[in-house]
Amino acid sequence: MISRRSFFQGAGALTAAVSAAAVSRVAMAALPEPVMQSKPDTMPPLVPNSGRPYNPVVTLNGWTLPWRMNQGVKEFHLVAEPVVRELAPGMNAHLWGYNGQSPGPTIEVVEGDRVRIFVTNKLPEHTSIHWHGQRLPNGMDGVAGLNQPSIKPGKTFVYEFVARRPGTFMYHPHADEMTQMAMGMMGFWVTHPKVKHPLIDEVDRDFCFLLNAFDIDPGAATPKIMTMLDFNLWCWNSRIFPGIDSLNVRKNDKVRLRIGNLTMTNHPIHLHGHEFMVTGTDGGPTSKTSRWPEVTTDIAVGQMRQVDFLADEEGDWAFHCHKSHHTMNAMGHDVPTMIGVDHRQVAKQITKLVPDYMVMGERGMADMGEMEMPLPDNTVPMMTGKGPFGGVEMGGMFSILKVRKDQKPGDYSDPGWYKHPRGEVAFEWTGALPEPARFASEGGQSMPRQQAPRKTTEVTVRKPTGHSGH
Ligand SMILES: [Cu+2]
Repeated sequence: MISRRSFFQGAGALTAAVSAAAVSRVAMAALPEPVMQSKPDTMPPLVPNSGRPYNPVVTLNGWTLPWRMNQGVKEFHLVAEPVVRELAPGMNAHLWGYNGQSPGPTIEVVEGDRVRIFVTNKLPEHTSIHWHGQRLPNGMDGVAGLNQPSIKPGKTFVYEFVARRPGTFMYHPHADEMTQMAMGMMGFWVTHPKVKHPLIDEVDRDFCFLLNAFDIDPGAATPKIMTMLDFNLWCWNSRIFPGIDSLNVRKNDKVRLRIGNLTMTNHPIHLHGHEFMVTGTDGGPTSKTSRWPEVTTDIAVGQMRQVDFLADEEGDWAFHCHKSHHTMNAMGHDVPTMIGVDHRQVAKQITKLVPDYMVMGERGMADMGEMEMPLPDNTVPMMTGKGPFGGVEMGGMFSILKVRKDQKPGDYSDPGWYKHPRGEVAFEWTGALPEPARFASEGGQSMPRQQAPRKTTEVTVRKPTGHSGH
């Protein structure tokens, strides 16, 4: 919760939360008190009470950083620090972030705003912040060593620039970047247009989140920072399903989703039941002639996508990354595919030696969702989630768009499960089944082989597995 005391827009409450020794000469006089967040919940939109008005965003499992207006300048205070982030109920990760959480708070400003950001470093090593996608003076771009000296532990730096173009941006360190991003340091930035923009439609609901990934062994809490690609926890704003909140909207709302990718691989983000248009990137709004309807948009590493759609179909619609290993949580994956393999005999033999032995993946992996096997502390099942009709067998980058006709404007609370109209749910056929008509042919080929094989062989080759994380 944002504490009322630290909600410091306007005058007063200028207590510096860092010790005098840690404050640089620039900030010494009147450093804004940093606002901290202790919960991983989706906080209500922060309606601006100073500066130009705008329709604020909702950060999925996150929050927006309040500012102080100081002689026409919007002042923010970010504190880079170690944090404990709940990835999902039952799993806490020891990360690095900003102001109590990873990702850090969303920063929202208006095109033309002069922005001053105080950055206090409470990490054990130096850092910096790069303002991804912004037009700004070169010395404010945040690449340590190139544009500025790094911010040493205990020091506070000041960034100041004008938010020159409206759009969807993010921020992250540009100092020991591999470590600091693998530890969860990042945040979202939205610059709203100053006046009505021909390429930026007004929307009723505007959601944003970052795609990020961690490699944390089951039972551990700190990410392995040397991991290059084999991450095992695929997150939206440092949350994994079932810990990601649903996106709750009113029927016929115009909805915007802003998504940035700070993982090390691409994510085809897929929405059920609706079509959207990519209306913007971190480079700005897309031209109208470049837009076409999609249900999946691929977001490459370091990219951002802004998509708009009309939520005109009631229901609970899945919304997820389409890489099926990204809708799974952590597990050792040195498991050969056993579908169709009858290993009852083997299992019986092993059970004599190991009474609790259990055969995995014989019928597919869905059994994992209901598995009663004890988990180590501080982890979540590989796939889980109990919907109104049973297990959804998901993890990682998965959530639900809930569209309801009676959701009140401005109400972001979870309306519960959708109540399907009679006759609108797939159902079991209990009548007679005709014999299936099967084709006799073995399948085509573009040309016959010169020599026929001596006999048809069943393929029994098994691929070697060297894929320990995911
Ligand atoms: Cu993905």
